[in-house]
Amino acid sequence: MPKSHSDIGLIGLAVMGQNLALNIADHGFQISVYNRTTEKTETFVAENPATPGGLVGAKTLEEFVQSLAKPRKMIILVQAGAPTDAVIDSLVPLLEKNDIIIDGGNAKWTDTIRREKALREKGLRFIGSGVSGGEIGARFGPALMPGGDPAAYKEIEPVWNAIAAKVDGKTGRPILGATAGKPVSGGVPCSTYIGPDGAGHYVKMIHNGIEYGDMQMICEAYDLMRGLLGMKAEEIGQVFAEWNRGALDSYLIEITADILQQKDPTNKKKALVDVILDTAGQKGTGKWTSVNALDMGVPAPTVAEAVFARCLSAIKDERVAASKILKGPAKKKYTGAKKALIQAIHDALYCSKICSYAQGFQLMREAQKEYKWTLDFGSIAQIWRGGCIIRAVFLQKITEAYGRNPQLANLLLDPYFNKTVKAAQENWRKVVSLAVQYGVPAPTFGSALSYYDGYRSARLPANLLQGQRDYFGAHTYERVDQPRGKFFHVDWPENPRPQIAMK
Ligand code: NBP
Repeated sequence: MPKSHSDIGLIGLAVMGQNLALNIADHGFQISVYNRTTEKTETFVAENPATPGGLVGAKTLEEFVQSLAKPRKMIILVQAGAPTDAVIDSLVPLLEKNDIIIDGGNAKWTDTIRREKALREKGLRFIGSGVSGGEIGARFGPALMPGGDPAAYKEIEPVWNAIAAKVDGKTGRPILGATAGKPVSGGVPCSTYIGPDGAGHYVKMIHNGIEYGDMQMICEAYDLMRGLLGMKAEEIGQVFAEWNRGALDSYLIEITADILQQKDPTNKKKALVDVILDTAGQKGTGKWTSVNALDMGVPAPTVAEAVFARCLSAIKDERVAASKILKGPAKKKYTGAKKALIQAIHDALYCSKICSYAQGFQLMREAQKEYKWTLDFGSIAQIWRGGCIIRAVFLQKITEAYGRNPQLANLLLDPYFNKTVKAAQENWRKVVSLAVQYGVPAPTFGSALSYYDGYRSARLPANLLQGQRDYFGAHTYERVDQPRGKFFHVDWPENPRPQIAMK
């Protein structure tokens, strides 16, 4: 017997919306659905007649709103930006005080802050929830990063906990994860309240930025095996499959192994990856992460390099033309031990990954100061263990690191990560040097290593830089032999050049 009013509603029945609605209905919640194009709603409901909770199709927004139990809870899953605002604007006149709108799209966190405030002023409650894991995650267990009104979150928490991916509470290992393609039950949900207003969408953005870095690092490892060792896709795929049984065990390594071993469906003699055009697209979350890092003055070069690598890949015609003019080192095969070099590439990937995550967590630490959030970094790493694109065994080490020290200034300072990088850095340096010598671009490996070397330097060449700034712009400098906050300037055009202590 259908209930007179649905537990929750969902607007936007494209790939994410349909899958999330089915996941919710599978967990026994009755869900009303609405889509701008009504035929999509009708087809969707007709094709899924027997879910445990039940789907209720609505032809109009009015009908949709009326079908929901009060206080109404409705998820929006449409394109981020103007379409999300358009849907919110048409909903608002139909809603009553305390109703809850949940934006599950990839909204920019600043939009979520703005929307939460505007809706709060109208007596409505707003949750901005990151949803990660693509369509399979949405269907069988995504990682969820909800932020916004805490009381409103409490009301949607049973749904969020039910539909999220699950991990083992002790080991952090995913239970029947999204890759298993089955609904998930038992274990700890990969969902936790992140913080007020835009905190959930901010953390989702960092997740995506880290994802950009992970993907680019994997591509660099592949390119180095190709460029230095002349390995073919299938063999490289086998290396990734092997790596997936160790410290790098993760969804992205797993799918990389699979992709590299896939034959071209139109010519079985070739590897599919060899016929895929080398131009990468992007939807903007990596760029947002990098712009935010620049805005806040947080060093996060590895994600930025990953974004730039995609930009460089996109100018294919220009690169093809340049390849005929610009010369690098003569092509030669690496003659050292192959097995040892593969291990070195593994270590370079692992160390670079540690630096990239360290930067992502630094960003969140700074953002929480800027926006007055209190983020639980251990829990954030834990909810990324299942369901989402960056899910990895490695994340458990981050949860443990923040468990040891919730105030950890930088992941690199945690004893486990410190020890790991110490043991692997010789290999990391060797790989970056070889990449330079052989002319194989490895921007994230190289930038992560520079970040590591910069972060561990008690003294950087910024003394000279500040001297330059003082020379041409009278920007002043502090002295190593004087207290911090005391500024000096040299009157450079004068002879002799007097030093002036600034007030
Ligand atoms: P889209 O982002 O392509 O959204 C299109 C859907 O929104 C269509 O069903 C469309 O209806 C509907 N819509 C409504 Br209702 N009102 C609309 C309006 N005013 N303007 C435009 N479309 C409107 O769907 P998606 O790929 O499922 O993604 C949904 C959200 O989830 C996005 O924010 C996305 O960034 C995020 N996300 C996606 C993924 C992924 O793997 N795809 C992963 C994580 C997050 P119509 O049928 O009438 O056109």
